[in-house]
Amino acid sequence: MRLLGPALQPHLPLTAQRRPPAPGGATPAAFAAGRFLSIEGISGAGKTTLVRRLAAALEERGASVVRTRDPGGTHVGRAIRALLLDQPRPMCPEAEVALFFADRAQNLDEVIRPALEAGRTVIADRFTDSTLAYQGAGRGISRELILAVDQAITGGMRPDLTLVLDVPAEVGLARLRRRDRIEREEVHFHERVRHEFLEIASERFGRVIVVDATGSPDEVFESTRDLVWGWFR
Ligand code: T5A
Repeated sequence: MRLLGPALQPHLPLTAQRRPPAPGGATPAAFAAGRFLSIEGISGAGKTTLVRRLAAALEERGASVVRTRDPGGTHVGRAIRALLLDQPRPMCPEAEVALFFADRAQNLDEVIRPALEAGRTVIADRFTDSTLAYQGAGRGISRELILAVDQAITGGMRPDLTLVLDVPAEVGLARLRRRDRIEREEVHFHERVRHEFLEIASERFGRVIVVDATGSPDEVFESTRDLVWGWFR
């Protein structure tokens, strides 16, 4: 298992980017307060599995963790999520952008900002990078439009650290037991999304780290744990 350097192309030999574990383990006081981590990647990359495990591991070490997901991290967000993903009718890409940001606005207002202001650690299953990847590269909406909406709604807010779990589209889709409306898109759509995540990582060196997620859940967790310890200390 390896972490992929964000500025590197995915097909090139890549250097491990693990940070050493905290000597003797981090103590509660050692965790920086109010940190925001997001986990990104295509469907079936293993985001939800990793969010759960990282949250549990951070809590074991004394961090106060809030988990959320995008879309659907709030009561309002769950209604928006159903509209976006659970109904079978086609939706125009601009409507998707508007609804994903509506969900995000509510999540920021109700969950993310209050948690960060209280000094808690937020781990989000997706954030704005997903809209750039899915509605941008996937649906063909211009980056300028997405960033304009983003600026108006979130003020351009980004997590302190983003891990992009990288798997080929076929691998991710094969892991899914059922597919939502967007996951039912053809494999080429998901490959475009995957490559946009890698592009974002190459542009956002330092904030966005690509992780090879083709291994087992244990391997993915172990390859990210030390990086997250290092980041949150
Ligand atoms: N979307 C979302 C947009 O189009 N634009 C946006 O702006 C946003 C925010 C989101 C949907 O909305 C779209 C993308 C999606 O279509 P979601 O609930 O976040 O919905 O859906 P996904 O991200 O697709 O979540 P999934 O649950 O489908 O995939 P995960 O979270 O990547 O994977 P996970 O952990 O649930 O695992 C899936 C299965 O694989 C197994 C698990 O046990 C599980 O059975 N698994 C592994 N198997 C082998 N090896 C591993 N390393 C594994 N890790 C997990």
